[in-house]
Amino acid sequence: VWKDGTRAIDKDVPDVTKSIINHVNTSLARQAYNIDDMGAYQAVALAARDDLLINWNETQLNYTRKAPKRAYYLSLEFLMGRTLDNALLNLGLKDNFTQGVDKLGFNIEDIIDKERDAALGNGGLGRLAACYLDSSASQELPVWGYGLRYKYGIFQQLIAPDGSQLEAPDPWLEHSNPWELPRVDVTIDVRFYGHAERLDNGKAIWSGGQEVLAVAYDVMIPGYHTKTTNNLRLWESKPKRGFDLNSFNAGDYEKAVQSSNSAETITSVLYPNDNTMVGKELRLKQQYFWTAASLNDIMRRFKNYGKPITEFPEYVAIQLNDTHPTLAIPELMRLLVDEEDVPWDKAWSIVTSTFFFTNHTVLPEALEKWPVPLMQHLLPRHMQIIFDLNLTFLQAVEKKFPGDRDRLARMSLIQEGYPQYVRMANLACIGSRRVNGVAELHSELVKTTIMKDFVEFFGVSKFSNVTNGITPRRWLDQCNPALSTLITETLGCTKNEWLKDLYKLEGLLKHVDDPKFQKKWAAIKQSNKERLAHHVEVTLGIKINTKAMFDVQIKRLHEYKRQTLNLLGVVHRYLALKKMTPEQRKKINPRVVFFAGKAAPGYYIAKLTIRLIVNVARVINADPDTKDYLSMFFLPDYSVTLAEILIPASDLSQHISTAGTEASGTSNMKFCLNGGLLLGTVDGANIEIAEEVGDSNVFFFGHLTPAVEELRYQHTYHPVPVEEKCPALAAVLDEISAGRFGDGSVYEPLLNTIRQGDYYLLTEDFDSYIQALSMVDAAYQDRTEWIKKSIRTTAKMGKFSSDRAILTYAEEFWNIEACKVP
Ligand code: 26V
Repeated sequence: VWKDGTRAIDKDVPDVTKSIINHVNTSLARQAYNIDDMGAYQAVALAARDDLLINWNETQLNYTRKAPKRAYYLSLEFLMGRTLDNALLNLGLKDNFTQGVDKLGFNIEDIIDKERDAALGNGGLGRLAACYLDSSASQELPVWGYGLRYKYGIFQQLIAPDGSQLEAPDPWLEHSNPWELPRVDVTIDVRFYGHAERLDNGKAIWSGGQEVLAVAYDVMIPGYHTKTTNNLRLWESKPKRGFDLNSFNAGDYEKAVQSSNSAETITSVLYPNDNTMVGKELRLKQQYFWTAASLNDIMRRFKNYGKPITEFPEYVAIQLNDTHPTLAIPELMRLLVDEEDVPWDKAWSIVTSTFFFTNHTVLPEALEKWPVPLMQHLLPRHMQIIFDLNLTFLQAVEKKFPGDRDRLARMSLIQEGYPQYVRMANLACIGSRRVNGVAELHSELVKTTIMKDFVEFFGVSKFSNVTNGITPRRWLDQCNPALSTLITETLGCTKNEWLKDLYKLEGLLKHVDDPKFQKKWAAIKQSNKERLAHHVEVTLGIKINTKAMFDVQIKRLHEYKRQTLNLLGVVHRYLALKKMTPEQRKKINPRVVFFAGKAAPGYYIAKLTIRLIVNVARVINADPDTKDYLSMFFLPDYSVTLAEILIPASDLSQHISTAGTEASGTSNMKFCLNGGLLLGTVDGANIEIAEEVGDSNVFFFGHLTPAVEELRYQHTYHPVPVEEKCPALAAVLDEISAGRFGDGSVYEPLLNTIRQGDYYLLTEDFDSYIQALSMVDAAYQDRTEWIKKSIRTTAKMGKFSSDRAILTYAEEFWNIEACKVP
């Protein structure tokens, strides 16, 4: 029985130690007396895995027996982070494992620290998928994830002596992965290239080309305090035949293994781009390999239900995480029409009842489009299907809006030109039952910009919003255990209750004015700051003043996220401090500014931004006049695990994208859940956070979305020099150009993005940003009031649990229900 009265796995402390020792001796073939932390981690992970496996088996058996409608979350990215701690907490076994490990002479936190992150994602989109898996299992929903088992996750980031980003591979599977189960018996053939021969009534035969094998690896996804343990199935590519025997026998060994190498290449590496489209053939191969394997697998499972094929949508819902899995739409058409003999129109009605599409960005450079010649070559049958769908679709558009040629051109699945392109968002939209954005503002923008014509055609009810969420298990209970304990004591309910109904946090509001509670709250923030400082000291050898305000901006480097605005704000502050007398400075609250985040390897301006951050930091941190009042750090190699240390330690976090560009953001929710205050623009989920916590508890600045278009127009056609528009900013830019932070000419391309064009409108928002920073300073002076704001913020974060989000998907889109393990 769980401590709070619900069910548990039966495993007391002696059971734990026995199981660990058993794994040391058998699975690892080692002796318990000479095992190191790494060996201990492996044995502990295997011991925990045994419990997951029992639950996993029972859950899957129950699904097979009850044959409920299931949902599948197709995502090219799952940014899982570490598993051990999360598994122990969800199983309710953390205490017993802590004691068991202690009895064996180890420390559980050191062991947890040995695990490498599973970093199969770039940023928000991939971490969202991971949070949604946690919530699906916790809510006992029959949901599986489908993705790729990349051999190399997101690259490891290093900082070169000159401050620029270097990339190293992330061989995360080097030391075998206890959390995956290879399913050598679950394999699927996937075809590429070849030719498609049309038959009667819309059918075709696709043959020839290259055949590759997809092998399943299953990852167990435990729910919080429930037996339900769902599955994440990741595909690995393998050659279908070992090597070409003819070439081998002729002595040409290189040629003999060529095609087998090309098969293995498909799942070798995660593409490290975020919010920019790159049209590489290998990426398209990944997308098809994964969607084809997943759909075949889903179809096979559906057939085991023994239902007629027309009932497919009554048993299967498929969520497309952005346009990356859009090929699933023509692939399901192909399966139904070519292989299941379903008439074309019936097949299309099955397809359009099965899929649901989430859009995660309205940035034009991120919208996927693939050259028709490339797709024709790689997937000849799918290209036929897309052209056929397009014809019928455009006929319907013509019927509804006769003679509107521009509209047809905009809505076509094909963008005309040399070459033509397939527009994946258009295909995803017409092939799905519902389309949603990820925060209120973003979903409105989807309807009024990229999907405007489609709203007019299909009607607005097809388009809606599901505001993103985060799992409070990982992002509070696991990363901030002291706060979690304080909350449990204060709310007077069990941890299980509020972690599964996050609105219960509102109960904290009663205690906002209680000085004792405030004191405990503040002490926890302080010790989290010390934990971070310790981490930085150990990893970078730098000492940090933990009495300072910790001001954090951690996210992928991108111009639209405006790390540059933050950086220029720091320089502005530095210049102001330099002008003060020592007496004046003493009145200033010290501030430490943290940056972390990766730049796409090919994104020149983003990489230059990192270089400037690092070099400004060097100068500022070494300046004896100011270093007690202002310092700045760029923490390399941002990851889920680093976020788990940074987020609980922040007093203030920055989410300062140009209005209308950040679809939602999810780290904003994580900081606020941990009692950090938010400094941001009126963008994405910031808006809904402010609605919940109240305007007096957030710091907003900058122009609003409706102004952005007009301002950009002015910047393009009636440009005003920075010196006139924003003298304070011009002064900062000039200092950088003049070489105050190292050779200024290096940074000219970055500074010129602001001086010329200023697409992301830094000159327009700089003054109000600086003003907002002063308001933050003023607010921090009254520490008690700040702590109250912090408590109120956490208290009002109920809405942002990913449980709320996933239940919305389940009820409003998928029409699936909880399926309890008896
Ligand atoms: C797009 C592309 C284009 C092709 C090449 C590789 C690649 C990789 C990722 C993407 C997706 C970009 C969209 C994205 O990541 N959006 C983020 O989604 C988060 C979860 O909804 C949201 O919180 C962020 O605001 C949004 O930027």
